[in-house]
Amino acid sequence: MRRPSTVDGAANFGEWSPEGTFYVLEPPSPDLVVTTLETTGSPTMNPDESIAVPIRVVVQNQGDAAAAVFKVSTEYTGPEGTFTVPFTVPGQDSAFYPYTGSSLGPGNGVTFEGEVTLPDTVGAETVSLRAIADSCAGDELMPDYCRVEERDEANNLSASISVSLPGPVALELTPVADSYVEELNFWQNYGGASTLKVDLEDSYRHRSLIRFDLSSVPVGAAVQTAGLRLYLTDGNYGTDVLRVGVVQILEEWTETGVYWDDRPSTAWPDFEDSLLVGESAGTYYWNLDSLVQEWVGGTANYGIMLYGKEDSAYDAWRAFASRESGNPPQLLVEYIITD
Ligand SMILES: [Ca+2]
Ligand SMILES: [Ca+2]
Ligand SMILES: [Ca+2]
Repeated sequence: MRRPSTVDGAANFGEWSPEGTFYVLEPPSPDLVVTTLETTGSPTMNPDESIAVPIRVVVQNQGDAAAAVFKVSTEYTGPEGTFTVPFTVPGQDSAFYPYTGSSLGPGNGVTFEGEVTLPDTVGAETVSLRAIADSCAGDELMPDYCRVEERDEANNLSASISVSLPGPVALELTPVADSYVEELNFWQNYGGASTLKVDLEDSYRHRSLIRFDLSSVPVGAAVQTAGLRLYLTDGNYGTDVLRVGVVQILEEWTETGVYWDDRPSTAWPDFEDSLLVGESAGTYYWNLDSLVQEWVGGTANYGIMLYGKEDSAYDAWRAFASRESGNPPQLLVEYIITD
């Protein structure tokens, strides 16, 4: 089948019938087609963990009449199905759908450059993305053809592109140094011990020091959660008698060199977190979100010290497993990379 040229000097085009025996006149009509859908940069996570994908969409009018104003929408297909997502183009009124500003003449194209926002639920997934020309997404009571009646309404959905999305990164770090210090044996180092002790008893106080290497977290990463996990091996007096607090250490110390009389200064009494620790074996978590965020942001990381807090029973003590044990301390960090 072939298409004849202009008939009667008018802008009318026709088509040969399949039989080729007679000639059908058709009014001129627009035909919108997405000729380009491409990413213009790497996807990034927003602070709320939604994902921004920068894209460019080019829609061409391949028909033979001007197309009235229309909008473009975007959709993705992920593990949960297919969903329309916001396509935000600077200078547009709607954050969801860019519109053309005027009619689009035959043979002309219009480019939309902006950002698609995908939900956090598809972090770390690979999704397929499509753009739709003359979209009716979000509209009610529109005709089948939406705003522009076209020669071909079936070709308005672009080809899919595949996009791999960033996601939160989770780390489980073990210490690079840990030890405790003891007031009674004020010259003694316990860096090689299998426990980390906390004790409040006067003249017999124990405090523990732990340091993690955070160099595997990129500078500028946004820390979503950070928690210290310790395994309690032993204690005394029951569950509600010893509150163990975590404070930032402000000076250098070494695992095999630290002792009570030479212990580093700390941010005490500015506790990052504290909790009541029972006497039977088990796991305990302290929240270190803000301190780890500071360290990742460049604050010198000298580690943390565990104190018995003063509102606790005066001679209560607790022992936790050190990095020399089979249940080492852990720092659980989840972070994202944002712009
Ligand atoms: Ca079309
Ligand atoms: Ca249409
Ligand atoms: Ca140690």
